[in-house]
Amino acid sequence: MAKTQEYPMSIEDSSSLLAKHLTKEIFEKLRDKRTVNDYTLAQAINSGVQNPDSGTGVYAGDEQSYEMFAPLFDPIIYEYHGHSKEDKHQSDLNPANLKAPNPDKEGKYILSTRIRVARNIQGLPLGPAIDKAKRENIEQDISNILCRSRGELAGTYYSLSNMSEADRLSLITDHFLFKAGDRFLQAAGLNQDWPSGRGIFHNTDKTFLVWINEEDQLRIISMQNGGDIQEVFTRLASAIDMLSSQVKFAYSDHLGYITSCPTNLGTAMRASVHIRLPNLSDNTQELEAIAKIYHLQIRGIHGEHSSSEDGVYDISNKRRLGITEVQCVQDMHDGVVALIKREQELAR
Ligand code: ADP
Ligand code: CIR
Repeated sequence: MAKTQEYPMSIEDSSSLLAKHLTKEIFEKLRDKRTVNDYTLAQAINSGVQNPDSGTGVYAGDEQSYEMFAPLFDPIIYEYHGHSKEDKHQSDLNPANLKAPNPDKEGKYILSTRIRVARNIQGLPLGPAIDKAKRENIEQDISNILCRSRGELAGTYYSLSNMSEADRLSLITDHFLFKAGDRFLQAAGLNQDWPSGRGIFHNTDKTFLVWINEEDQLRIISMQNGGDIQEVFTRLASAIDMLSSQVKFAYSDHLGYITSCPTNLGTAMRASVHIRLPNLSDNTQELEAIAKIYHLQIRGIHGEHSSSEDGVYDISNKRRLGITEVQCVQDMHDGVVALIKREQELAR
């Protein structure tokens, strides 16, 4: 694992938030600290040190990392989410408060909609600092709970350890399953003992899915074809309700749901559409300008750090902390409405 004893000079060429905020003074102040789970600054920054193309570059090993390494994490959290030390987080998962009619009723632009939240279990180390036995216990406990779900949420758990290579690859190609060997997660220590303890639960229609022990202990996902954002959110809210009644998730008034990557703190929610925007893809400056106004993030269609194909983008909310879940989805919805309007103008 990471052995950074000296200030990592190599980050000076990187444009990550780590490179921007890890001053030599902060490095000296934090370098010898260890959390209750023995997590160090060297581990927290290793992903950004090994991957200079990181956007952020830091990971927490436990809830205490956010306090112990606050001189580094706080400015990163502030720059990403606009959330300062005194600010409190608030949750609202009530679908009745969301105003998100389908922005593309004729089905011309939006291929699919997906909303996910991350969750980690209270009192356990996060993925970068957990051991094999604890990880496998989580897999056992959570998959047992999921296999008892009923109605639309009923489904089956598939452990990565028993899955055929053909099934694994087809789930990835169809956007249902996480990839193996992500170099950002690898350097963060999140791929240790791979594939043990990892897997996916999904219902028959693959509209409700849960990833176990990827970047976070749970990624709870609702998705379907088309642009019915309201329906996707409603299903997600009921799945979160079902799980939260049986598992205590790590949460703080200031940081909301605790996640291994600080960009996911708060709601831990990413609401996205896969959307075809051929004209805006020829005007990427304009695409980026609209994304900025509506707090959107633009990704390629095979997940983070992938590129766009045939003018199809993954468009999602960027802010997750200090705003509610309803507001996250509202950001995405309102931004998508604006993108479709501009795409139509350019097509004329
Ligand atoms: P995360 O959602 O956890 O931030 P990724 O960006 O890696 O992680 O996306 C995970 C998978 O979900 C990828 O296969 C990606 O293509 C897929 N995905 C994301 N948004 C959508 C969407 N709106 N429709 C279909 N698949 C999606
Ligand atoms: C990075 O720093 O690029 C990766 N560790 C992923 C960070 C989270 N995602 C994001 O900000 N888009």
